[in-house]
Amino acid sequence: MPVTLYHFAPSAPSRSSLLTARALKLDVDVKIVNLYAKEQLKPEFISINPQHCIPTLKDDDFVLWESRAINSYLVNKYAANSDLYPQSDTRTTATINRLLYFDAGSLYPAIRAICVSILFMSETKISKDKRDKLNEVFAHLNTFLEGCDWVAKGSNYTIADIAIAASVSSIVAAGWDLTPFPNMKRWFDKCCATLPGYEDNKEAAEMYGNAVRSKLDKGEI
Ligand SMILES: N[C@@H](CCC(=O)N[C@@H](CS)C(=O)NCC(=O)O)C(=O)O
Repeated sequence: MPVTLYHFAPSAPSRSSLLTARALKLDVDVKIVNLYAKEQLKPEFISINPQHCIPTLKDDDFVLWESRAINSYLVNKYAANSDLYPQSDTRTTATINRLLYFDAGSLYPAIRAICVSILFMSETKISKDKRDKLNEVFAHLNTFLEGCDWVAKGSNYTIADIAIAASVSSIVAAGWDLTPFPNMKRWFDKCCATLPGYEDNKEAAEMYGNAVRSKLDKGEI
């Protein structure tokens, strides 16, 4: 029986769970919940996820939300000990978890703060504070990637690369300049070329990025 993923492509967390399913070659039934049409507030979706956020996973009678929790669950359940999230290697798993928390607590919020204020709060310029915050977080990510191909420093990508690449792809599509962060730029290009299902992620991130750019003064980030 396929797992069901309630998904909306403009959402980076949602795209990260779909990318994880694609990396695992899972049979997944993608059900679109159109947030622009407020479909997440329909009683049928609230009865599945009372927090009404996507992505939401339904695996038989088990329901889970929070993208990073979904991604680790999918690997643990369907590819235990895969290099994507190797439970037998405690230190690597801990490093991946650190990076997932970095994404959830620092990176994604800095990107979201910029995009939401432009898309939904009529801002046409990015404040210096928000710009500095995101560049600070990117500088950390650039340091993590010094001398390594993947963010958890192994020889393969993991669910940390997937989650972080999904977050980064939205703001890169809006035109954010990665030139000051050469390790990150190299890593991001490698993610684009390597992650299974990345084309779909790219297409959705570009639609989102174009929407952000179209609301900015002179259309420039
Ligand atoms: N931390 C959550 C964030 C989920 C989230 O904020 N989803 C947004 C879209 S990006 C959403 O569903 N918003 C609609 C709502 O909460 O009603 C995750 O990583 O899954």
